[in-house]
Amino acid sequence: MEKTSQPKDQRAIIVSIDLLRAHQDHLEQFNSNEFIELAKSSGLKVEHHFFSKQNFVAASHFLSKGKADELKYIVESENIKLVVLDCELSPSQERNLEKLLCARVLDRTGLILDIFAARAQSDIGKLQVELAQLSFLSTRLVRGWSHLERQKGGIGLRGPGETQLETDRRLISNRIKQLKKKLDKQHNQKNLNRYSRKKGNNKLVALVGYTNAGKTSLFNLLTKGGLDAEDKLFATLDTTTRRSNFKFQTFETVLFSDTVGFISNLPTKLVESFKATLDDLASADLLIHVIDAADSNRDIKTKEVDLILDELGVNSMPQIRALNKIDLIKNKEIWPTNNLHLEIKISSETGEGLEELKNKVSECLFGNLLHGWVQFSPVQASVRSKLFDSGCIIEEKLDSSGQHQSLVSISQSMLEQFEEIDIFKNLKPI
Ligand SMILES: Nc1nc2c(ncn2[C@@H]2O[C@H](COP(=O)(O)OP(=O)(O)OP(=O)(O)O)[C@@H](O)[C@H]2O)c(=O)[nH]1
Ligand SMILES: [Mg+2]
Repeated sequence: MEKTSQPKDQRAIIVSIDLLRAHQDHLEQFNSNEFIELAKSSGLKVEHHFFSKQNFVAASHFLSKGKADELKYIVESENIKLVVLDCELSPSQERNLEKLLCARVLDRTGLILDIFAARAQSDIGKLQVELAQLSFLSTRLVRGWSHLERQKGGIGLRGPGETQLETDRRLISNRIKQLKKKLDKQHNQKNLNRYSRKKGNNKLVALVGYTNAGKTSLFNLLTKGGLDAEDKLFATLDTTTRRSNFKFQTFETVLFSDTVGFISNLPTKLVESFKATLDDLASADLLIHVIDAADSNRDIKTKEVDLILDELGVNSMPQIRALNKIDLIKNKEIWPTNNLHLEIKISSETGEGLEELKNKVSECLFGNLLHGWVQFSPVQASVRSKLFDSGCIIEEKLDSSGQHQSLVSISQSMLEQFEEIDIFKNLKPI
């Protein structure tokens, strides 16, 4: 399928619509600023930000007659070829507006799909975006899709009496079926991996949160790193899972997953197409909800993420909230986002709070950490060596009588796996 990404720096008008019946000033402001960010993220040059305050949705053009004419005047006088509206247009509203404005019209779903199309890199990511695009386009089909026809050999495919439009619809629906099959296959493969992960006794921690909160930056600190963290919306589309780059005072391996960011009013077409990827969240043992603590819209965004987690059925999973970007907050006065979850203040930029976060992750996955000095006898050398390998021995010294003492920090779950449990009887919770 052809990429629909905008040419770089294409001039566009952004239209924010304020439906007066649901009036909440701060929310309107937040939404329209965010929409501008989205438009810029897709490489558009925003020439104009047009506001339409109206009481109702006009059936034919979504915009009221007066506002649509006002917009037409600006489009013509500034010779703009693309108008992007922050709403969900019906296929006929989109067509009518295009006719009236003599310019291409894109709605919120169209814009987000466009960004996703430009960013998708993995096979699964590309398939998912194509599926979402085709489901979206199939309802908007009014003229021929010549490139699809060419791929399939075109004219020979057409049945007797079938119109061009019917042929196009059939080609698209075949392609959708094909894509779903491919995606199912890929996900079955992933399920197998998940199964082997369970068998291998690994733990999975998924990083979730609003787009641009700092998930990838934190992921890079927790694993060997190397993923691109960028100051733009939807920098990450594909889930990446890697083992942690440090020991967790346990025998098990801890894996971290970096995931696609959420956004308010995430188009349903996208949620459906990405559901299978997001379903992976259901197999996690713990979620780290990364929050940009320095964002003035922190609480609105946190609620949006909660809603989506709820929709995905993972809201009751153990969750730690990482209040990120505290380096940007001068007085460090940060209110809790709620009282339901453990919250740790961190900076993925400076590394502040990372140790505490790691300890809490360990505690959630493996129980309390126990801590203290231990003296190993020669017959316990194998225990000592296992503890070393798992990162449980923090320090060693010779005491006044020349005996080796080891400072041990060990999770409850690991401790229970040793027969020589007596060695640890003097350890205390941290
Ligand atoms: N000052 C500061 N900047 C940060 C911190 N964490 C992340 N950033 C910056 O915030 C921007 C977004 O970071 P990412 O890690 O890409 O955010 P993300 O949540 O993965 O974003 P998406 O993949 O788009 O959903 C980047 O420019 C990071 O450098 C932090 O603790 N402090
Ligand atoms: Mg990211």
